[in-house]
Amino acid sequence: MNRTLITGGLVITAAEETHADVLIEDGRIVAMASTGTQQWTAERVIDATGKYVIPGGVDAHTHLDFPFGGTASSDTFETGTRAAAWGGTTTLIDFAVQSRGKSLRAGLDTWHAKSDAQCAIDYGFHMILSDVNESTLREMDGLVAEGVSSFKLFTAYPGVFYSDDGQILRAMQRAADNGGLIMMHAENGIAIDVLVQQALERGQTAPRYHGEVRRALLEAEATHRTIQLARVAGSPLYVVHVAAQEAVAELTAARDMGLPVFGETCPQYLYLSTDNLAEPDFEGAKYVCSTPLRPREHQAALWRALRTNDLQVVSTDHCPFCFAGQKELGRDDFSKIPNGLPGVENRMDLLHQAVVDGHISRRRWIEIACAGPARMFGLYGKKGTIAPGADADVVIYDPTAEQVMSAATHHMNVDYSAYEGKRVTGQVETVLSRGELVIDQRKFTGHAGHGQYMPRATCQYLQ
Ligand code: DUC
Ligand code: ZN
Ligand code: ZN
Ligand code: ZN
Repeated sequence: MNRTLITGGLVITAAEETHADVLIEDGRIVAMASTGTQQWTAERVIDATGKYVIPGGVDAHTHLDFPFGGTASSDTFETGTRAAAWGGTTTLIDFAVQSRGKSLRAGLDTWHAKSDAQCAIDYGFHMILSDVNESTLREMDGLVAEGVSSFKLFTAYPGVFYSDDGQILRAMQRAADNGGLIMMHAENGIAIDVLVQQALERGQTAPRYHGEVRRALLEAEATHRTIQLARVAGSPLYVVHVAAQEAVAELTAARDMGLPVFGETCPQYLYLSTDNLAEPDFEGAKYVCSTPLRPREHQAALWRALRTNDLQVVSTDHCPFCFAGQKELGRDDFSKIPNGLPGVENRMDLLHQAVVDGHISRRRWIEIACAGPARMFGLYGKKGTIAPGADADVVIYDPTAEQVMSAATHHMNVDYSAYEGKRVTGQVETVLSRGELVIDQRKFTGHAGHGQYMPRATCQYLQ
């Protein structure tokens, strides 16, 4: 028997906060009781007095080793999952990609080859559909049954990932039948490409034009359109990386009608803005991602939607590219800057800072960072909570430690931090993944290959 006892901490789940001892056996939580009321013994005892004991974070949107923009994201499954563990995340869901003209199976095999035996924490896959045709639609059924139960489609990136409205409708109809969840990158990519060309013709090549051409209205339009397509198909819809207040309004209106429409935002939209994109000397390239950062005024709508449950999830869309050699590909043309921001290590801390700042409650922090994403993507019960029967994915979190975010101290394989110099209160101290210490008092004690691939159930909001 391999037992660990965590004593004296404040256990916080999405549902409650209690001072409790937590008993772990063979990788699972087996019992909890008010602090000091049981005489449990264990081989390992962790004193969490004065600390929070929270579920490991679930990051439902990452791109590790992702070929994009003529290069590939700079974190491998090994480095990215290690950095995630440092940041208190114990589960991530990455995106396997279907190549045009190829099967979903071929894409999935490629992503398993990159990730299997490499990960420090548990992981699953969504599938990006780049080629919706009869055989793709048939394959979707099998994937849902085997645990790849969510599919990302794009109204953006014509010629790369783009699907037209007919393809989107057909994928949604199939998901309505097989229980899959359609995830949407909602930006009108056809209109955006026109605006990109016009900006470049005017000589507007700097990073800030990336934000100007990817207009908020074009995010709202695609959000509205794909909500209507989902209604026609009778399928649920999950809109990824919501950034614009106008898009939030579309989601809110749909939810007020009782539609099964869900949304996620990311820390970069809550904390960064077009001011960053406008930084001089091409520094703005560090902040080029899509959907783009918005003017600061949009942030209030995102925070409000997180409080009112009009947005249910905060994930990172972690897609790091080094400034040197990668972001620099777009020095003379913002449209050639690889799109994506690093952040898998920062999410739990930035959302704890939101608790400190009064944007959200402690339980809402756990809901949007752990329980919500687990429920959305069929992992809840095993992941996302602290309760008997759950995997012992547990973080001991010091709510009073002060830290300064910096590329000099982070563990992501990228040469800059999107939050360089940002001071936050709170820090991960110790992390268990299925009962095994992966971070022990701020030392990495995990290993590549510890992380297990997780087949997922379907969306638990709909079961
Ligand atoms: N947006 C990004 O910024 N990076 C990866 C893909 C995406 O849609
Ligand atoms: Zn996207
Ligand atoms: Zn993404
Ligand atoms: Zn191990």
